[in-house]
Amino acid sequence: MNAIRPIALAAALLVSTSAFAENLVVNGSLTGAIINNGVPTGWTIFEGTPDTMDAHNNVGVTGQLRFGATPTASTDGGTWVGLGAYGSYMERFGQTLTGLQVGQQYTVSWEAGNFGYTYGAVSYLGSNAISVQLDGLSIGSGDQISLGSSWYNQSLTFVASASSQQLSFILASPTQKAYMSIDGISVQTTAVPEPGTWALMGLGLCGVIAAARRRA
Ligand SMILES: [Ca+2]
Repeated sequence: MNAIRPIALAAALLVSTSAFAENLVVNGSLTGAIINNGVPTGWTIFEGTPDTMDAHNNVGVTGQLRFGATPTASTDGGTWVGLGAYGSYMERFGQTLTGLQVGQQYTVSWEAGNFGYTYGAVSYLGSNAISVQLDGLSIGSGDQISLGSSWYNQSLTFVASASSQQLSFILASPTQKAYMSIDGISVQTTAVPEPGTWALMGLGLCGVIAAARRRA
């Protein structure tokens, strides 16, 4: 390999990493032990009894396969958190974000699935959406998702009003009896490439083209 190729690759890598901001969420992958009524490290339960689970352990119970629809693995992989809603019984969990810049816009993104729970007369098979709260107030919801095997990428934005704010997730509709899954949570500054970034991207592209020409 000649010298120009590693340099061009390094430039391209630098550009690709500098274009993405840091994830402000701790353990956004929701990695933790399977547990009924428990959330992974870095997260706190605020209402009800959310669970840490995966495709083989519904509602955080080891070996439990009482799903309404067979789950697939999320893009994030590993464990995730399940949230139920049934009238006045709601489940909500989250964490406090720190290091926010007041006035800065952030994008919250996550994956959502609706695999439900069913056993005998007990069934959580309704459609619902995942609502995002900041300091206990809703800032919007993801898509309404009906029972099925897929995960869906969801996101919405907010403007920070303090350097530290509590982020949490809850199902949007209390009346639609449902049990949904969430994984791959991130909060990042909304990406707006600055002039300097564009210049770097141009340099990186020149390097890649130069390397390609030398190879040819
Ligand atoms: Ca995960």
